[in-house]
Amino acid sequence: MKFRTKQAASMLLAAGFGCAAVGSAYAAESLQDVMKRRNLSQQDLLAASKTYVPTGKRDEFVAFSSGGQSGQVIVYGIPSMRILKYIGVFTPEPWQGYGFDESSKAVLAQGKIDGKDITWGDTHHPAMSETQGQYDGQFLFINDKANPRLAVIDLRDFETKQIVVNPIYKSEHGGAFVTPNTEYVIEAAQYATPLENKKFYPLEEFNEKYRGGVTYWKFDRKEGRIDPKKSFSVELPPYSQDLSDAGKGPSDGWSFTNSFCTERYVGGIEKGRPPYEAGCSAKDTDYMHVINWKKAAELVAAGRAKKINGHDVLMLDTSIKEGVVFLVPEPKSPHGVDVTPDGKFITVSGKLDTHVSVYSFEKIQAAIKAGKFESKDPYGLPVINMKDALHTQVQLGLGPLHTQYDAKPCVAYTSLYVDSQVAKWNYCEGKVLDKISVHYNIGHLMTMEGDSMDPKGRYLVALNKLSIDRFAPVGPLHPQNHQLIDISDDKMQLLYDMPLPLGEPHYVVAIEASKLKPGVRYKVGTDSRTDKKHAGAVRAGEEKTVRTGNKVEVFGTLIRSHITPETIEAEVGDEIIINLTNLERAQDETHGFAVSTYNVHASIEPGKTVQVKFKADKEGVYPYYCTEFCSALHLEMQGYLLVKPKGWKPTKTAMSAGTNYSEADYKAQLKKVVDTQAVIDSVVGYITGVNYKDFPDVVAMMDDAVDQLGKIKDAKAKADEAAGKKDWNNATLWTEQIWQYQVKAADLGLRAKTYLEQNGAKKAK
Ligand code: CUK
Ligand code: CUA
Repeated sequence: MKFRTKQAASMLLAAGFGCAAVGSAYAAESLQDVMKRRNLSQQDLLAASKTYVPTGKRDEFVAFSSGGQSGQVIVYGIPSMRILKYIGVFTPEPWQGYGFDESSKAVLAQGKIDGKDITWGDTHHPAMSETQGQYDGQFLFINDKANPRLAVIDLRDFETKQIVVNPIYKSEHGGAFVTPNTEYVIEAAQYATPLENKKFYPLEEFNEKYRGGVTYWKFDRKEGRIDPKKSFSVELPPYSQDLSDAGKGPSDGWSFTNSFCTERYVGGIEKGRPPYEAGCSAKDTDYMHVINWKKAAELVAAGRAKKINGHDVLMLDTSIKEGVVFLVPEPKSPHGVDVTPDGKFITVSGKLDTHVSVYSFEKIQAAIKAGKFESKDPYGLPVINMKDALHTQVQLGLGPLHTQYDAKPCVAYTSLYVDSQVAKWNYCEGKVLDKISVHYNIGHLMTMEGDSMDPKGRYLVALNKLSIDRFAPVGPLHPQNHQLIDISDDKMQLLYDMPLPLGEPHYVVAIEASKLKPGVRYKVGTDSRTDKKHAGAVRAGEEKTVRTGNKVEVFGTLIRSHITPETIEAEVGDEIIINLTNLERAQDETHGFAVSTYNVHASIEPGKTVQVKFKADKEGVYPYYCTEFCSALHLEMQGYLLVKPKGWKPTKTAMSAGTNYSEADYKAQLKKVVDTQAVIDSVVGYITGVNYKDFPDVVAMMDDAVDQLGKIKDAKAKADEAAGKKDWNNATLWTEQIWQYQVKAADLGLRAKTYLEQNGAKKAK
């Protein structure tokens, strides 16, 4: 037939000319040519070959970075430094529907403080769940410094499941840090405030009424949630408790928390007093808090805690009497506190000291056992003499902050903020091994699983606060710079600069990619935020719209390329509740759902059910549609919300039936295709039997019909392939797709036939 030839010819033309154009425009460049053209050195090439991950291959490690003031988590691969995902945590993430569908709104609502919505966070420290001191890849925790909160992310689907609000603090910084079996997630207060935190006390009563503390959030691994009822805090003096770390191995059962401003200075430059930064760094030493959390937990279980805001707090007098908290002086305004992988030492960096101090847990314990204390602090806590606790001190450089560990024994890396360097050193022997410059002003640094009992070495990421001249300028606010450094050799080698354009990521943890086992689909009908069956879930064919009073509740489904229902009818003032289940089982077939001007959006991954809710407060016609380009007919994945004036008579609503996925359904679908083909054949027989070529309108309709039928070959191949694998879902879907094309072709054919009959077609010669 004429149109077949025309179609084939245009395809050939497209293919032929396409190839010729590409072939002649570019001559192949050699590696040398590229190096010359781009001014690359051998060293650059080596670095590139260490980070380049070719298409189809994957990264060895997956990093989870705090998003800083943007309040979420950024996931990227190492060594490629390619961003893989943003996880909405304390901040709404529209593309994920986070904060726009009911279940995720409920998670964010857990983070309300005194009934107030707080839709941003200052995320600082992500922590991976651990089993026996090793990363297990199951959960991620992260804190919000500004509003004292902690979030739980399940790594089966990389979604935030829970936010808990600290009941006694107004800020918190030293979290999240987990104990070796994730019994507790540690969170330390930062700026001291009254613990009965709804009460006012003047700054003049700072010493008496203001307090710090450390909270131990109990993690219920089976539920995958923090259990606030079994969580507790240890009251501490109003020193600014800072970073923390849990003991491990021999030091398991203990935790360590830095502090600064043990001067308890409260500023007041407005009243003529010297400013905070002068008063808070006057002394040569601050205190490391050494806390026996196992004992504290026992005392709390025995009813020795005081309830403050309904939360168990072990008060200072009990801690002193029972030997729960001890202090050790640490040099000037310390920042990081990091327990070594073997659990024997604790390294502390003094921001205003050039040394890193290595404390021996064994020595600390010996002093405690012997009752050997140099003094008591103003609150009566025993203070161990620094010399009695120190293993060694190593001079590293200016502004040491954080330390991470290597797979090689005794090797540590410490960030030097002021020097803009990373120092590699040996904590057993106390000597510097190597230094490398970074760009610029490094905060945290991170080695692969470098805060676990089993660091993996290989790479280090420097989290630089400033990038200054490293990237194309984008205005006064520059991106952060995460620099990848190869640490497999004796000398550190800088490999790659990654701009991070969101907030100020403080800390990152990286896990071996093979340890992560996320799912690709939910069990059909799952509420992903509760991990339970969603009350609004329906199966194919069960879709319905229920009106009760002035509430319209939709139980719908999504599948390529169709939203069921296609229309939602309501009256002005109705409450609209739309439940949608993604019936797809295919990997990566997510549908989105948006309704014009009602500020709702959902991301509905295969198997997920979501609910969006709003009041139809304005009469009108509101299109809704799928926001993910999910198939060739994605744009057709649409419908209308019809908001009618009150009293308007409803018209008949036609609902599409859903599909089903069994082998029987597949066979039925096949039969439908065969039957439809018979109809098409008979129609084509009629048309080709008459002088249809004399009717241009009919020729156009036939061209369109053949276009539709031309798509069947591909769909049939996919249907056959799926059926061969007993993948009845896809076999049925692709056969359905064949039928969709057939129906469109048959429709055109029948219209052509009618046209010919009504316009006096004659038998063909
Ligand atoms: S902190 Cu930012 S550089 Cu919040 Cu861990 Cu040290
Ligand atoms: Cu579903 Cu687009």
